[in-house]
Amino acid sequence: MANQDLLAARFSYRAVFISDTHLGTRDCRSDFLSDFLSRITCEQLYLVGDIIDGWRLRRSWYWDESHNEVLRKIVCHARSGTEVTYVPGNHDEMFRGWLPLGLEICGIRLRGEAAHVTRQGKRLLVIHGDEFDSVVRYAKFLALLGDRAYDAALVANRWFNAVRRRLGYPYWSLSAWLKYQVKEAVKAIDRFEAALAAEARRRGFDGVVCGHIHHAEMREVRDILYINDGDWVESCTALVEHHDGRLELIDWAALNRLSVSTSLAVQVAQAV
Ligand SMILES: [Mn+2]
Repeated sequence: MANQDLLAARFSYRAVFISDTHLGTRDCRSDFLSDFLSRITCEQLYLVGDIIDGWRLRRSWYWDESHNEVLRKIVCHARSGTEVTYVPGNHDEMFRGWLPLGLEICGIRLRGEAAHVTRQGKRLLVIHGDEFDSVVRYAKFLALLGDRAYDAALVANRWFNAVRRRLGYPYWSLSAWLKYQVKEAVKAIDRFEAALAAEARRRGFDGVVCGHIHHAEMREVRDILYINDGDWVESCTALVEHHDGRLELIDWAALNRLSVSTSLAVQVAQAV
């Protein structure tokens, strides 16, 4: 595809999975999400939980036009023939009470879980994943501490201990504690992945698609395909199934940074 076409390109997939959009919070990247939804077409769209954040809506309402726009685009997909399945998560558990009714709202089917069969015949269990929290004990934000945050922690640690010394307390290593927490969080992610894969195996699926921990990933856990479609809060990721059955995790923000920079490069190249 020519670079200048990337920005306006439309993408056609067999299936698209997104989760953890947390509409109703300021953190939702509704700008990227809205752009994504208007530039894709697909036969099946799975909303894998935590789409509308009911927990936060109860405390502080944040809803602007871009959040409406996202919902409108989802309904548009349903109207134009896409099979849309909404599997509620823990932040939109208010919908879980409606599940026994087998509801369909504006063409969007509400289901407790779904089974997706890929073009190549792989059977995937589609669930949000919070059901496995009890076995996981998750400290997500610490897993996401990057190098810079770690450096900042080291500086904070110096000051922290200078104050402790003046107050007569013994040295306590914040950075060692953080390192320990990160290690624990990484272990928790491993346990989450193993628990989800085990559930898929137990129920005779070839793989599982989930969300919940805001950590996009696609890997084999022994013989089971574990896929997490990530989120639209910290990153902007989706799982797509191409028409030939190939599964791919895409990072919409990175893709767009790339297309913006390449199209700028093309414009500059054409100008000189
Ligand atoms: Mn969740």
